[in-house]
Amino acid sequence: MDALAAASAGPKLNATVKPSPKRTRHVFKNAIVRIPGSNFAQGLTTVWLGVPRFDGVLQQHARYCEALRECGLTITALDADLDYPDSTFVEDTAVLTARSAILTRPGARSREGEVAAIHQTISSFFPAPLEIEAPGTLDGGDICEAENHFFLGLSHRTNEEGARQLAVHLARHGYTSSVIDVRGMTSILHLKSGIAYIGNNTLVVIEEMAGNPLFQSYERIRVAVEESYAANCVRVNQRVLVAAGYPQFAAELAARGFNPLELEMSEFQKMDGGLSCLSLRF
Ligand code: CIR
Repeated sequence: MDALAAASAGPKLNATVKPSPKRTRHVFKNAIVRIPGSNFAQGLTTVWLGVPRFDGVLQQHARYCEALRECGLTITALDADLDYPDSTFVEDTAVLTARSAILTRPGARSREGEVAAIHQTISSFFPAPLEIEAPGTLDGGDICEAENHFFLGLSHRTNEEGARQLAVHLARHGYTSSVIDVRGMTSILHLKSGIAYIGNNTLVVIEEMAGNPLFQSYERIRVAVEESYAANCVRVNQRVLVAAGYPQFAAELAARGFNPLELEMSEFQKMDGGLSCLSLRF
């Protein structure tokens, strides 16, 4: 029996729980971000795109924050934390839903302490957040919220126990979930490097995942292989934040009635980061 099947407590993954009324989860008022530290380039990466230029990192981050403000969000910007070079990727430290907050337990050892460092800030908005506990590991980048359903990525960061604990927490709040194993996909670090839910029942998907039967009931926008990085986009109120430099994808979004807002992401891409990783939105 595998670890997921062996899970004893709480609802099984993929269990159907009576869904709560549909709601629109891309309506946000707030975002938490963390200013990149001067040792940003010492973070983890699996890509070979060169060393990020720190002035470019700061510039792109500032523009990202400005874009969130243009979308109507109030930003809580945390100071740079030199103890954790990857800590500007705040998305990995928590899963925020309309009904709860769950602190994660990042799968990379060098990032474990990031949760304690952001705990107080999250608690100021969500008193008594839930937690993923050992031996579970989970990165927020593996969690894709699509209205009342969550896709939970099993990756080299998020393990079966982490996904199981999160599914239980979500089910208690009336959300359903299903697991997608991305461990065999070498082109993506996290599930959300390959898919994004952008509202209107629409999923953005990389070619490698487009045929997944779990996505059948969604409108799908397939991202061409040469534009795969653009799949990590974020619906924020009336806009969809997209990485600049992926014209086919931006045009496809516009053709379908979405309103793309292009942002330069080259320096974050060098460290495996995308648009969603840079903020926690709620
Ligand atoms: C890491 O490897 O953990 C960071 N360099 C990048 C994290 C990107 N986070 C995300 O996609 N949610």
